This record gives sequence, C-alpha cells and structure tokens, in this order.
Amino acid sequence: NKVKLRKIALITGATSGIGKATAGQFAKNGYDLIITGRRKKRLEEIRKKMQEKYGVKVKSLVFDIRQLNAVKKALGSLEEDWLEIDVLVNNAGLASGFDPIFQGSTKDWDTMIDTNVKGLLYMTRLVSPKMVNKKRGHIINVCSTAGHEVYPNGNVYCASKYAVDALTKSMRIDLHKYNVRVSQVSPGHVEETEFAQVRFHGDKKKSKIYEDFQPLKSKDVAKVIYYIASQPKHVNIQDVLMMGTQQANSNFIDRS
Ligand code: NDP
Ligand code: 8X3
Repeated sequence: NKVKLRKIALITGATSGIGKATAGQFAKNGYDLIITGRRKKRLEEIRKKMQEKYGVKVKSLVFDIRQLNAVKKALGSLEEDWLEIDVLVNNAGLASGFDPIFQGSTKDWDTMIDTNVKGLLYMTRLVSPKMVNKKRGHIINVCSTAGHEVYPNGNVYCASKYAVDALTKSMRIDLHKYNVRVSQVSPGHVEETEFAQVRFHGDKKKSKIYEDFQPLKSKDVAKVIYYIASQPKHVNIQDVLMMGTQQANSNFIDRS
C-alpha cells in the first residue's frame, strides 16, 4: 500500500497578516507550501524563512489575483510534483475605503469585488479540478464577520464577503460528492495585519482601529485554519465565526 506522505498547502495572500501566519502554521506541521502575493521581495523572504525554520519545501508565485491570465500563468508554471495540492487557502483579500454608498469610490468597489470574489473564483476554478479527479482535497475560504452581518460604511466589502459565504456554501454542494471539503473561517477584527492600513489607503490616524480594545491576532486565525485542515477525513468544519472577547459582533465592541 502506497501512502502519500507529502502534503501541499497553497495559501494566497501570504505576504502579510493572516496568510503569512497561516503559512507558518502549515509549515510547522510539515506541509510543503505554495505561497502567493504581489510583493516579490517579501514573498521571497518568507519563502526562505519557512524553508530554513521548518525544513519544508516552499514555492513562491508572484501574481495579481485579479488578473485571470496572470493566475493561469503562475499556476501553469508549477512542476508536476507541485500540482497535487491538498489544501487551498483562499485568503488574499482586502477592504478598500470606508464610505457611505453615495460617496464610495467605484475604483475601490472594483478592487474589492475583483480581489475578494473574482480572485477567489479564479484560484478555485484552476485548483479544484485536480482535487475532483483525485477525490481528495480541502478548500478553506477566508470570509469575515462582514460576510454574516453588515455595518455602517461596510457596504461593498460586506457584499464581497457575503459572496464568499455564498460561494463556500455552493462550492460545498458541488464538491462534497467528490470527497473535497469546503470550509471557511469568519473572523472579526484581526491585528498584526495590514488590513486597516489598506482599507484607509495608508492613513495612519484612521488605521488605528485596534488601539482601545484587544482584537484577534493573525496567529489566532491561522491556528483555526490549520485546525480545520487537520480534522479526520470524515469531519468537515463548515464555518468558524470568531472574534476577540471584547467584540460581540460587527457593531458592538467594548472600547471602554
Ligand atoms: P493583509 O493586508 O495583511 O493581507 C492581505 C493579503 O492579500 C496580502 O498578502 C496581499 O498581498 C494579498 N492581496 C491583496 N490584494 C491582492 C491581489 N490583487 N493579488 C494578490 N494578492 C493580493 O490583511 P489580512 O491578513 O487581514 O487579510 C487576509 C484576509 O482576511 C482578507 O481576505 C481579509 O478580507 C480577511 N479578513 C481580515 C480581517 C482583519 O480584521 N484583518 C478580519 C476578517 C477577515 P500583496 O499585497 O503582496 O499582493
Ligand atoms: C474584517 C473585519 O469588521 O473590518 O473583515 O469587516 S471588519
């Protein structure tokens, strides 16, 4: 009996925050990694660090997840022995802007929908056929509390995460008969990420949204993602909604 010992996880958006922490958790647990992002230098540093620290093999793929051709080219560059991906973590994503609907920037809207929804779809479309053929695999989407509840000025970001929630549920219907698990994690505020900096377009003052309470840390979410991936084959954790203790939901945070 040949037992497959090598395990491969592909994590999108691994240059910072939750994706980087998730790469660390999978590497620590012996997974070879494919890590992606647009920032080449950062990705290369993370690749080297993971290899040296955990002794696993790591591939880095630099591409913009919004560009279907770039996604195809990057995945197409993988050698045969990297194609059997066990876990796909669809993490790359962002909020861009924080404006009421009548003032929102359509450029921000395009960025969020193209990244959070279309990017996730492109990755899934290209990675899932092999999982279906092998009747084995796990796709874990990074959703958000914003995919379960809306909040003032959240409009398009929330809509993009509601779309992630809908896709997680419908992908599961399409894939469960092929023994492919589909799960998601839905965190509230998470620090040690660049999320706020990106949302507020680098405005340092506005980005200080985690100062007067203790949010989750990127590693807290990463550990849950790994926990989801490490369940016995007959168990599929469908969604984990998680928040810092001082956060009750999207709209109630104890900042006292
Ligand atoms: P970060 O900004 O720290 O990380 C976002 C990652 O996504 C980066 O690695 C970035 O890489 C990548 N990314 C963004 N746009 C693109 C693109 N066009 N092409 C390729 N990669 C891209 O934020 P987080 O770690 O917080 O975000 C990770 C996920 O977690 C997102 O989906 C976010 O919506 C979700 N989330 C975050 C929460 C939070 O409070 N922080 C809470 C709930 C969910 P690069 O810039 O190098 O391309
Ligand atoms: C990120 C958390 O509350 O800013 O998804 O939408 S929130």
